[in-house]
Amino acid sequence: KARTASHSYEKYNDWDTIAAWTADIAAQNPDLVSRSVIGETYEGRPMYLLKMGKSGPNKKAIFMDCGFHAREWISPAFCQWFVKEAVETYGKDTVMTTLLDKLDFYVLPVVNIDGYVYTWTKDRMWRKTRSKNAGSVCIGTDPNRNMDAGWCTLGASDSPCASTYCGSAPESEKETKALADFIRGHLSTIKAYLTIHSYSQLLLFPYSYTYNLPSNYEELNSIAKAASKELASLYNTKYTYGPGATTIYPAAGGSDDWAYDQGIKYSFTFELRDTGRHGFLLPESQIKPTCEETLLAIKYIANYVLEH
Ligand code: ING
Ligand code: ZN
Repeated sequence: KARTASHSYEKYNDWDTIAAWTADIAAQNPDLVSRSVIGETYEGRPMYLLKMGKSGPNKKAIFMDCGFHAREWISPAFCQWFVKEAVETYGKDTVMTTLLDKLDFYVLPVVNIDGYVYTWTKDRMWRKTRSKNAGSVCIGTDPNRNMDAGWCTLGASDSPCASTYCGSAPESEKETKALADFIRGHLSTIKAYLTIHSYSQLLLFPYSYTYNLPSNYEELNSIAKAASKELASLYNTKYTYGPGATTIYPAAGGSDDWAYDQGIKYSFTFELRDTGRHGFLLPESQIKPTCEETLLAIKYIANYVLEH
């Protein structure tokens, strides 16, 4: 039986609570969940990755990360929710059962752990990592400008004091390097890349670093349309979808563009609730509805990947 009882999925959890939870959920569901460490953060925290799925030969995989940006608290809450739903509905929900029987999900609950800790202790609106910048008093790099995808050419800053600082080089941050190394090491199995941000209610796909359209634009657009429809079916939450550059803003160095250019042809960035009333300070009362509706979209995309 799935044991997830003592964890609060409808509250925002601090890093220590999330870290302990990754150990518990793996220990309590050994046939479905395993935990590994893909690297450590600038401040030395282990980056835990959960692998979910029934073991089987030649399985395709879906990679999903949360918490690229420190202040987007609904994002790690969604990764926790997803793992809970997987273990609690496996063997009950036919779609989830098939997904876990036939696919593996890699879930990285918090990418930018140091930044996340900082939002709990010092500055709720912090976005970047917490690394030192040579020759500057300003701290941190924007991890979603730090990937090797048109790096620092557009919609990013080369000033360490900017909130969209691209870093001293692509993958200069230990966190983005660990993420990229893991994905590069699993390119033969990873068929989809999903990264969860907030806010704006958008479902974005490549490209953000150029106005050029991806080769499977029509397919990505139709997946995004159908996934948005699924999401809206629960509470009528409206999502806008399209290529990042024209749907939100041009921005180079993002992880979805990077994953796409690695050959992962199903690559999406979610921007969860809301549209700005609460913004990053989404009330805890909205965790459950936000996660429930988002799960429908994720399951749609996963099922599409399974069938293609
Ligand atoms: N939005 C994303 C950001 O990093 C984005 C939008 C997506 C940019 C994909 C580049 C690539 O700015 C938030 N809210 O972080
Ligand atoms: Zn973000």
